[in-house]
Amino acid sequence: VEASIPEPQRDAWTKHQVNGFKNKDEFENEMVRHVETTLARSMFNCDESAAYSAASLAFRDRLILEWNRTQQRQTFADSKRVYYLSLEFLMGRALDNAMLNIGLKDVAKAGLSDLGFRVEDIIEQEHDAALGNGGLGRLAACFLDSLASLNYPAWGYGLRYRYGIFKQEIIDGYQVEVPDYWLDFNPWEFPRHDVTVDIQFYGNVRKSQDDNGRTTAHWEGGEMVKAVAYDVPIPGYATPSTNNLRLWSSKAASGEFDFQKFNSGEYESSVADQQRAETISAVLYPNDNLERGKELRLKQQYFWVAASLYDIVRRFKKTKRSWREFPDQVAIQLNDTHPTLAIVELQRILCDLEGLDWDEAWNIVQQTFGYTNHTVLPEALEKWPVGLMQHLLPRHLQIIYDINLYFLQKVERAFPNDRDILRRVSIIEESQPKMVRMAYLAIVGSHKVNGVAELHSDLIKTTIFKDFVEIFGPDKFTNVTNGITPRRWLHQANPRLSELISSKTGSFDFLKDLTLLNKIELCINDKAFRKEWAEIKYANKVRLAKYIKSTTGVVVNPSSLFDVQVKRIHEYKRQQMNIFGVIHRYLTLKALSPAERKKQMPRVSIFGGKAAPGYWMAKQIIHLINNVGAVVNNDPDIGDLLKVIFLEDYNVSKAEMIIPASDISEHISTAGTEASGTSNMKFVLNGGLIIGTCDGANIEITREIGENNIFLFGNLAEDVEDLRHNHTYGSHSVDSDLAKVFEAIEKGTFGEPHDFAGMISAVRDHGDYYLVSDDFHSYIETHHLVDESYRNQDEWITKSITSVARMGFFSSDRCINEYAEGIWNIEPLPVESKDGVAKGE
Ligand code: GL4
Repeated sequence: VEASIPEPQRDAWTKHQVNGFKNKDEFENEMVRHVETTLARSMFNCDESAAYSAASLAFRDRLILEWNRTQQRQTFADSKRVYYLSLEFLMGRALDNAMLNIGLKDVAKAGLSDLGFRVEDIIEQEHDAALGNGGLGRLAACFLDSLASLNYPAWGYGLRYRYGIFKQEIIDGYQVEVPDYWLDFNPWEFPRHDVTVDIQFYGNVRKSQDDNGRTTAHWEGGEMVKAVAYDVPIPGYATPSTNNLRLWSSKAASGEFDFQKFNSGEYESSVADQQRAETISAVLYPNDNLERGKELRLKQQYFWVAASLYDIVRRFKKTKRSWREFPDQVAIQLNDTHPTLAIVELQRILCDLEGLDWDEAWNIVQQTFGYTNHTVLPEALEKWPVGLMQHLLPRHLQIIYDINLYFLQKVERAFPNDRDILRRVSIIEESQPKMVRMAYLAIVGSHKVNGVAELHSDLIKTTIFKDFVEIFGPDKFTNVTNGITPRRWLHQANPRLSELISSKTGSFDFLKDLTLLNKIELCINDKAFRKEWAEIKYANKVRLAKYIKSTTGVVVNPSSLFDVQVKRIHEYKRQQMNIFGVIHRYLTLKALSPAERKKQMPRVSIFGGKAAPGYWMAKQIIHLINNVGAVVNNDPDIGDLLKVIFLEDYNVSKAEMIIPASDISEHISTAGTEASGTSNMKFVLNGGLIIGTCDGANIEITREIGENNIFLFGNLAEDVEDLRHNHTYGSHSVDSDLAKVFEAIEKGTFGEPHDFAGMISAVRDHGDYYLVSDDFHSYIETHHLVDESYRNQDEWITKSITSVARMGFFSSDRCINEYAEGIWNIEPLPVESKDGVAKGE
């Protein structure tokens, strides 16, 4: 239905153009209006939470106006759009980000102050939007910021989970999970009750033949669930461009409960269908780097993918172009294999609903999709039982079988003498039960496949996807090293540092072109600059120390060396090695004379991160960290020399406080296991140094900042296979220092030894898969180097400044430009202001 206003009436509209506030007075006006009308409160009833709501609504109004203009511009320009499909968007807080990106934080600060509030307190009121697990979800959020800031016509598509990642509480040293119900009042979303899609599940497939002998498949029966769109405006930095993140929420298709049942007295079952439908978007699966193959997860995937594709296709159809032009208008990026069904769904739409030939449709599909792989860990590679797929999505399974058939025929023609390759690359794994290999489907259905750091992209080509490189040639496989947005991870998280850098580089332009940071290297001998640099780090540490005191009760000395490891708890990330190292340090200190002890460098070891609720070993690691803290922090022999802190409920907003306060951070995964890591980039950008393995993006960080500015240790990825083989078949004994650590644990120094038996036996008796013992000596030695280096504060500050100056490469802007050019083939759409000059370029 045509909904646009006829020409003669448009003057009336233009006359009443809404513009949003531009100055302090208008901001205050909006604040008061929202408090008194939208929130139905008054100046006698306005706490910080209400002030937060009103300020957010004022900013949201502005964003949605810019959003509208951006969308109109994009529709008018009729240029290609990119769609980023991700099951996770770890956005964190929105208000501070909106204030800074729009450039009105000072206005808001002054306005709030007039009305009786401090902007910092108001920002703190916001609940994190935590629709993700870790690096993969936060990367998607950084990408949205860059896409908008660079004026790319782009949409994100995801799920509107009612419960994001659980809140972590630590009770008696154990992780306890508490649900994260975050939608009570969320001013940042914009419900679009008129934008809905009916999504089908189950049912069966009927084939029909027309007069020309052409068969068509009809997917019939089953059940329907309704997808409702919620839009979240994404402001670009210093540009009017405001992109859209569309999150789908599930509802019963009828929108109502069963009245017949209700009237006949079956009250409970009358709402059952409704509740079952709403379950689909109810909760985020809390696993990182692990797939568990649950039916509800597959339902989530199809629900989200089908709604998004319907939306994308609808938008394309409005252009009245021929299907051949679809890939010139649409690029779809698959964030990991979670949205791989989109490939099948588009093929279904084109063949079954639009009547295209298989080959023509398949060409369009392949040109449209790109697939990003984020891990080589076998337990994270998605596979779905054929039986489950058949039951839930019968037509899709048929299409998958056809895709596989044509693909294998092609492989057979190319490799006529290699029978085994067909078994190896088949999209269907001939196991018991048979499984659909989603990564293989994603590769076959995409024109580009990328890894997320150089080493990782090399590894996928030589290991998990080796055969596919043979089949498709090496050009299909490429690397796009991850990046982070400097707006959030420097300007917002560390305003004083951002300010200092701008004073030396002459402007805040480095926030748009991070390579400009290199200018600060010229100030390396500027005494006042160095002093201010050190003071900022110290102030950030003081703030974290206060937070530690208030949340854990432990007093830490901000002059100590702050050693931080914050990330999901996982054996491959090796928090266990870190805590074993801390125990080693403790035992060493205890063995020293009081006089010798005084010469040691005081340390605070800070940990944070969630364990997947079903990950027993990860939970054991958290427990050990807390128990070690309880002993060490109360040992009078030790005092300030060593403190061990576990910070509860690590999330994006806590990261913004913790990262700027780090002196050294730990990125110590077993070589070859961490695809990229992105917090490594955040720590260095904030003037912290790194201790790390030659893994993921650590390698490229080293290349950029120089090896004198990073503490690398441990075995290399190329040696891992042989070492593991040796553990199993050769003679293997535990490192002698590590053996002493185990002895102390087993003596009960840190509580009931039985609680940690699994952690020890994984290393000692079960092959030490993550090479903790192999790397332990080198890890301890390298920490000694860190201590020595930190003693020389002058040298340390030089390393810190030099590193930051050389971090330009790791902006997500660089990364997004690489995707745009190498994979999506899209151009920015700069905003023409009224005088004809392009803004936001
Ligand atoms: C991850 C990787 O583990 C991590 O190294 C990478 O930085 C991130 C973004 O590319 O993706 N893969 C999965 S799964 N979770 C991640 O965080």
